[in-house]
Amino acid sequence: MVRDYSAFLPGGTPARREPTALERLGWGPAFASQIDADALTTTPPVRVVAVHRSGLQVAGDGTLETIPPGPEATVGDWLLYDRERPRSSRVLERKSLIKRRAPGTGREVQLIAANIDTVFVVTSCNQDFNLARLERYVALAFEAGIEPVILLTKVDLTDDAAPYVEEARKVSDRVPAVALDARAEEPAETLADWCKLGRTVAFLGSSGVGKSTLTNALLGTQAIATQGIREDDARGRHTTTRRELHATPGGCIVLDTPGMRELQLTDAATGISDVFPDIEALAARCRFADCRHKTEPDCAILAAIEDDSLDPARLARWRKLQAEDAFNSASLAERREKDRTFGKLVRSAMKAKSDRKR
Ligand SMILES: Nc1nc2c(ncn2[C@@H]2O[C@H](COP(=O)(O)OP(=O)(O)O)[C@@H](O)[C@H]2O)c(=O)[nH]1
Ligand SMILES: [Mg+2]
Ligand SMILES: [Zn+2]
Repeated sequence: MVRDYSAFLPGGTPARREPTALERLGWGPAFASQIDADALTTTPPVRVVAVHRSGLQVAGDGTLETIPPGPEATVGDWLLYDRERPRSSRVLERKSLIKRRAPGTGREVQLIAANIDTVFVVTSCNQDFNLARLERYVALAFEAGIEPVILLTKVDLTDDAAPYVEEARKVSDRVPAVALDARAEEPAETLADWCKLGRTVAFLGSSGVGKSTLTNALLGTQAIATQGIREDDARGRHTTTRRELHATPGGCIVLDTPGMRELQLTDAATGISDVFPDIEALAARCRFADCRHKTEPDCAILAAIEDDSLDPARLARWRKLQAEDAFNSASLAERREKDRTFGKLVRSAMKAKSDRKR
């Protein structure tokens, strides 16, 4: 047992300092260590709280402004705000970054959010529940360097939530799974361990699972619109259309996100390995380093399937994520290579032009 001896110490309980405005926005040593005292006054730190077409909405100590697009920043980023030249505001090095391959034919990487401490992967105790999707989100969080927590909403609509929780815990022994009713006060209490002062949490998951409802519960308001669910497919319609940070009364920062129809992984090999350590360990024991685990001799993965120690469905999900990640990442590398070649072409053309002028 840990006794509290503070009452016997001189001065009693140590005086607790009020958090500063910046600390309430998530500021801390990871960012403070990147700047010196001078920069702190000439270019005050501000956090990107929303991204609009017209620019970045930033908040700081006594600042709430929209700066024109320019800095390559996303919601959650910290900028050193240059009032004279807002477009040149410096983006501070991130603690974490969530990104995906942008939907559509282009292979651009889209930045989703920066400096998130905990990702709540949200699904519900109904048809939305899907193991493959949970693994995908958890891999994304692991890759981003963020602690994931699985939330199973709508416990009130099911007779027995236990099978859902059990299934969700199979995603990873490093990821807790919690079932809850997203409405009312319950979430603030259940999620208190993760939603502390100065911490930033994000809700990710399909549309209609209760992300905005959870955000409202943490904020203690009904500030964010939620949407009635369509009975036919257990999904809601898209109500949340933009990514925005909100501050809870307790000083936690919350990001509600719109449901992303397509969450394609890119550059997420490590995150995927972290979700499937068993398969990765087997693969390391295959005879050939480039084993495709299809027909090769002495394949440890095929052997594990054979002796029932590996679930073929799990193997199939791993293959799918791996293939997708390889495709998106390779195309990205190719694209970068193309950009480099094009850049060289432009530079040599410019040089030829300036040489001619001489
Ligand atoms: N019964 C019940 N309804 C919920 C729960 N969570 C969300 N809902 C409802 O599901 C619908 C979609 O919720 P919403 O928060 O908009 O989902 P989002 O698209 O993930 O932001 C709304 O009608 C909510 O009231 C829950 O735990 N229990
Ligand atoms: Mg929403
Ligand atoms: Zn193999």
